[in-house]
Amino acid sequence: MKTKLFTLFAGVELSASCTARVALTTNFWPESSGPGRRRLGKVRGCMTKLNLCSMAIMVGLALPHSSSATVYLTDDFSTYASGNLVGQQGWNQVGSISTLPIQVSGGRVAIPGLAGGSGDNQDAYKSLSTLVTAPSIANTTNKVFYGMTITVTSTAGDSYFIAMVETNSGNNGNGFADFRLTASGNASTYSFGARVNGQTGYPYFYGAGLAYNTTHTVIVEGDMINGNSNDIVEVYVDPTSSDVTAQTPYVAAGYSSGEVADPGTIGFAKYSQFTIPGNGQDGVLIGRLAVADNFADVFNSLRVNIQIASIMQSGNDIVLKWMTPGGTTNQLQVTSGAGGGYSTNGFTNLGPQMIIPGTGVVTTNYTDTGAATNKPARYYRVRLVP
Ligand SMILES: [Ca+2]
Repeated sequence: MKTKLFTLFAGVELSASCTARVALTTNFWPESSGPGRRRLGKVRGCMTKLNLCSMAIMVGLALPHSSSATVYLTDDFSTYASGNLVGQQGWNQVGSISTLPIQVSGGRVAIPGLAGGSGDNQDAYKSLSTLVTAPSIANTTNKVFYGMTITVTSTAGDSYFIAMVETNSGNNGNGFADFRLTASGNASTYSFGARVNGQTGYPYFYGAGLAYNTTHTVIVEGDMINGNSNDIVEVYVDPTSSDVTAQTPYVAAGYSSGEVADPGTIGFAKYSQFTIPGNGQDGVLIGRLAVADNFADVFNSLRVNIQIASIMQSGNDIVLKWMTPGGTTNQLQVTSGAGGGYSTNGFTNLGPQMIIPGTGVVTTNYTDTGAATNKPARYYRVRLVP
């Protein structure tokens, strides 16, 4: 699979006659196949000083095709209507329990924290685009990755809130729940935990303590290994790139003994609400969800896209502001060109690589000194490194 490259393009046209207009357009396209879908961004008035008059800004996200990768599910819950999750975009109710229906609120799936003994409430499932089967050939491994942007607001025991579900019960999301993810902690910190399935031979493994009410990117890797009682589940928290080999697992749950059966064919993603006396449910907010057969596709599906916030003249300078994922490295690049066009081969680095601090969406900026005198046009793009 090819390395994925994210880029953002911004162009400034510097001409003698002001058209008093700034257009912002976002394009996402596979790098090798030209522009794909587009959407119009915002329109601003332009500056008249120094003949900086017409600005055409394009924002691009380059996504090369992956020849062998399969994405099973992607969800951005900011595109959902607030209210019941079930009934929207392929989400269905598991079984007959409909109490406390799972909500979409503020663009996120909201599972409320409940104390132990609060009852059993609605679960929801969505079909994967392709079934994920356990390997039948010796010494082979089939992998499933699922990830989410998640904020943990409270914890109460070790019931899982999300899992991949098998087809053993049919096409109803009510089968065995595998590669379970939970959170457990105390008043000050919590830890994510994962297990292969619900059998006693596959207990939860927990990672280090994290702060509540902070958004993380979490990716769970399920390794379905030929043979019994030998599967592995790993958890990655805030991975730094799409290269799984460059990441250190937050949890690596390997099992070398046991008497239990391994996961079978997986067909669904499932949100679970469940309490019993002594074991409540965690409060979580999930903004995006992705399932694939590889780490990179999940990682990239969870990323916040780079977006231009503004491009302004300041004296002889051009000041660019853009929104970008925290915890990444950005490289601004620039090329000159005629008004209305540029060569993608002509870009050179502008300034040093910028290490973007924090998590979530971060607004950053760069001042291109003296750039407003570069007529007739100047084009920028931001590259996510690597
Ligand atoms: Ca196995």
